[in-house]
Amino acid sequence: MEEEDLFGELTDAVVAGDKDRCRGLAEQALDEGLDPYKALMEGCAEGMNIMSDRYDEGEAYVPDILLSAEALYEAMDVLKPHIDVEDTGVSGKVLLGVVEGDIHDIGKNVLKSIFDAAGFDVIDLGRDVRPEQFQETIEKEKPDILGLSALMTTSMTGMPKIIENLQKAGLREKVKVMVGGAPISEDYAEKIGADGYAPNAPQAKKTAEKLLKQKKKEA
Ligand code: B12
Repeated sequence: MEEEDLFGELTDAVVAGDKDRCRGLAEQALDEGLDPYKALMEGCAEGMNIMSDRYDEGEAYVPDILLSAEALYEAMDVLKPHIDVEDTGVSGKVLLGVVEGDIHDIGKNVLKSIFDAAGFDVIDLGRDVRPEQFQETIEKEKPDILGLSALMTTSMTGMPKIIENLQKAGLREKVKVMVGGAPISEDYAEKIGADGYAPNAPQAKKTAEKLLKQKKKEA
């Protein structure tokens, strides 16, 4: 099958929440020698983007999203071990977490997989993470980038607090902060003093690479 067609089918299988088909297509992509990293980004992640849009338009519901997420995780399981991390040429430590009061972690998990696959060293604090937890981990692990995720207008207000805390602790200059999640915008990121924003996982990877370069220049 042509690469474009197979990736399209992977996208469709994520949208349909078809776990078995996702696994099968991911295996087929490997058998046919296609790039597993591209399959993850252009096939699987694209499917989740479509589902979020459909949900917003009232064309999909929470159970549909959860099925799609499971299908995506299935394909990710198959693809991830075959991604050659050396190829992407990136190295950096990223700390990820969903802010306090928020348990939406599908987007963060997609991000984690794509960062893992791209060769970043990823520390995942999970969901509903207290600001102090972020701070303690930054002190201990010294990540290059902090990636904060929030899916609710009520929880996104936790982001500026985390950034303020870092400033107070003298850690702000040591880590680049990027933010994301459905209610977050470029403007919001700028307003709260974050260094970067991305609307989806593939772009988050690009933003992370850009921030890493900036950080190296500043050092
Ligand atoms: C699935 C879902 C759930 C699931 C979550 C399961 C899970 N394990 O995550 C369940 C059913 C548990 C749930 C619960 C609730 N939910 Co809900 N949920 C959703 C839904 C439908 C989809 C979210 C999702 O997974 N999208 C798919 C992923 C792949 O996309 P994503 O998260 O946006 O992530 C991408 C980008 O945003 C970006 N990204 C994400 N994080 C980051 C971070 C960085 C650093 C960067 C750069 C990029 C980035 O990259 C990701 C990958 O491409 C949204 C609707 C929506 N439009 O978002 C509502 C939604 C977020 N939920 C909502 C609500 C209100 C709730 C509940 C309060 C409902 C209730 N009354 O119980 C609870 C909240 C519980 C809590 N305390 O958190 C509201 C929030 C409204 C608001 N206040 O803003 C939404 C918007 C629905 C709505 N329109 O009302 N929910």
